[in-house]
Amino acid sequence: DDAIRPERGQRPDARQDPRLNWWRDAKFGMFIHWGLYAIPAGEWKGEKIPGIGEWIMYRARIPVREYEQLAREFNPVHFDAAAWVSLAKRAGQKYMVITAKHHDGFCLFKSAYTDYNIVDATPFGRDVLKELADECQKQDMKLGFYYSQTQDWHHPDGDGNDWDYDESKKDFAGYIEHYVKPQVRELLTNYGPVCLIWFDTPKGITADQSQALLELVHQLQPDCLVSGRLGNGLGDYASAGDNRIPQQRVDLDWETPATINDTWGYKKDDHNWKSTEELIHKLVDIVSKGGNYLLNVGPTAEGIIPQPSVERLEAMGAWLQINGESIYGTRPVQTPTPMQAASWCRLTAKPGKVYLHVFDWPAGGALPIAGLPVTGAHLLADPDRTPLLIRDAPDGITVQGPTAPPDPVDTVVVLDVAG
Ligand code: H79
Repeated sequence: DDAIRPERGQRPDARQDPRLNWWRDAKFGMFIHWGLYAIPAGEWKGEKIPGIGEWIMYRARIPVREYEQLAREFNPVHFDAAAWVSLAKRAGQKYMVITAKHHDGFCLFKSAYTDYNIVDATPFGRDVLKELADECQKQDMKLGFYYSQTQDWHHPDGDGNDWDYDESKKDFAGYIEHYVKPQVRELLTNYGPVCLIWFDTPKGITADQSQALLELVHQLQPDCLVSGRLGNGLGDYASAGDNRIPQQRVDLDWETPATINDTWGYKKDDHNWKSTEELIHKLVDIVSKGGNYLLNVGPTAEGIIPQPSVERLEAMGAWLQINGESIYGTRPVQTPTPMQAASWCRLTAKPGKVYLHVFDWPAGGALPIAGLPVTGAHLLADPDRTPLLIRDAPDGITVQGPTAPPDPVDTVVVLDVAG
């Protein structure tokens, strides 16, 4: 299964590290891709540019001197850190990760190492990361920073831009040493506690460079985690591919970063929104396999999170209000049961309990259970915990639920299990 490639893997000594405990319990986070690309929003000089919105500079081979003019227009007067953080809260998300610097090189934070940042280069002039950091402290939300450590299409020595710069003249090592490291230091010094740094696209980074970044992060903030895309298998946790979900349980700490539509950065003509049902099923599927779901929003250039994203996140939060016990703090079921390969259900577990997530409610409500030592059952949404009838069956037992699905998206049945 190549959903998690080795170079995006987890350091073996991080597997049992208690620094990850909050992250192992969190399961659900908000990713925010926000930058200058929200202005063209998928269109350049009247032409629709295919692909993901934040890649427009690359796909249209926009010269640095042209693209950087966008900064003069960036004035997101509707940006409201409190609104973004409270949306994540309502959605049931336990951490947020925002693009401090994406591949286009523009910095959403005040930096001493480039003027190409939101404070020095835009009419807006406010440090968005600072406002979010303060608001996250207020609302007790964890905050992490995405930082593109290899690709930087603006910096002459960063990876990726071969239309403005001569690849053979690039000093990538110097870029890591004199630009990436100092900026990571800024991010971990100026914004209070940072829960994680989300490095991306490990292509081209040496093991020594990855190791040095890992040590720098841990030296500055020992509790700050590092994503698997640091490279060379050195991350604190592993990373699946974008929008990729492994076929089976993975015995690592891992995360799927994913989009609600088909882009990360805002694109005005991407209306391909996944349904709430699909998003909840993906969350449950990922959690049942031992992963976290980092679900993206792409705010507009005005600072607004698109309404279809808001609606879906709120609906997920409403489902989690009722069913959160079967998600947060759970672990995958370790004992192999044929139910793990069944498409109608997923399993999550806590000591003494297995949560049976029923995606497709069987006609008549008889739920076939195999391979689990069940001693009792009730519906998670039932405050009275009325016991469900259990019958013996040829391949295990049958739990008799109501005839009609109590929740057409995912009804959670709590199974009490021995051991
Ligand atoms: O930040 C998000 C993406 O921008 C970033 N990772 C997530 C979290 C990412 N970096 N690289 N990729 C994703 C792979 C991108 C591949 C493609 Fe393309 C970009 C396919 C289409 C546009 C490069 C340019 C390959 C074809 C054209």
